[in-house]
Amino acid sequence: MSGSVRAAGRPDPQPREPSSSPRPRWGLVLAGAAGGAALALYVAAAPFVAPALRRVCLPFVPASPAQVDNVLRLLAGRRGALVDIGSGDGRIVIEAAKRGFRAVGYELNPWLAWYSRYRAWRVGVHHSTTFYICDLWKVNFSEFNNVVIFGVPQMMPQLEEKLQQELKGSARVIACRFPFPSWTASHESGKGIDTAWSYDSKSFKITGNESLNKTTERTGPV
Ligand SMILES: C[S@@+](CC[C@H](N)C(=O)[O-])C[C@H]1O[C@@H](n2cnc3c(N)ncnc32)[C@H](O)[C@@H]1O
Ligand SMILES: *[C@@H]1O[C@H](CO)[C@@H](O)[C@H](O)[C@H]1NC(C)=O
Ligand SMILES: *[C@@H]1O[C@H](CO)[C@@H](O)[C@H](O)[C@H]1NC(C)=O
Ligand SMILES: CC(=O)N[C@H]1CO[C@H](CO)[C@@H](O)[C@@H]1O
Repeated sequence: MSGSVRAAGRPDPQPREPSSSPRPRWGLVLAGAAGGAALALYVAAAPFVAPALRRVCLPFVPASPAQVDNVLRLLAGRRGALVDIGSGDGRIVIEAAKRGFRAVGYELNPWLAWYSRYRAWRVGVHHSTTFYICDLWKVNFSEFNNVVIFGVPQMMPQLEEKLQQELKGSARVIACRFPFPSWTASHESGKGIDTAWSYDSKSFKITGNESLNKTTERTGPV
């Protein structure tokens, strides 16, 4: 069951959401068909994007409906700007926009970005969504207080460092399927490959003070 948010390490301060959102059946059908079409587009575009992906290969694997659900559960009660890093066909950005976020996707594959813009227009959230065709490693994410990543394990240590430098103290980061290696999650939602973890930036931001204190603790007072 993916219907609950579990506290990881400390009690859950948020009320639980109802376990099912009233989404019409055709929405899922459309999402499935769209995923297939976008995958075909990705295969067609693969030779053009390959050089930029040399650093870490992050393929287009769309989030499952349960995964999208788990991500949004962990963002319940949040507002403001949201980014999906490697937004694929835009499904997370679009769902977030429907819940009132100003939602942005960064996607290296231009076909997927254009397809996302089309989907956002189709469902009427084009005013609150933006899709950039851009390499995620070249973006400064400091303006976002909600960050979503469905990555691959090889990129997570590097991304952890990048976000730690850029994000503000109020930010929340959600990782899908693969957690961050050294941060401690505050909550998790879902099971197995659909699991999502949330991290609050207060728990991972390194301020000058904390590092000073850590050094002192390690050395120990004389
Ligand atoms: C695992 S998919 C996740 C898609 C979407 N977030 C979702 O959950 O459905 C990762 C996406 O990141 C994109 N990507 C890969 N490398 C990237 C890069 N360097 N910059 C931006 N996007 C990238 C891929 O094209 C792919 O669409
Ligand atoms: C990101 O942008 C913010 C605001 O413009 C800036 O203060 C910060 O230094 C930038 N961070 C990096 C790592 O470039
Ligand atoms: C660091 O140490 C100072 C002085 O001992 C203390 O007031 C402060 O709360 C500590 N900060 C953290 C983040 O532990
Ligand atoms: C222990 C320590 O270094 N405290 C400093 C934390 O940072 C503030 C300003 O950001 C300083 O005023 C403290 O002296």
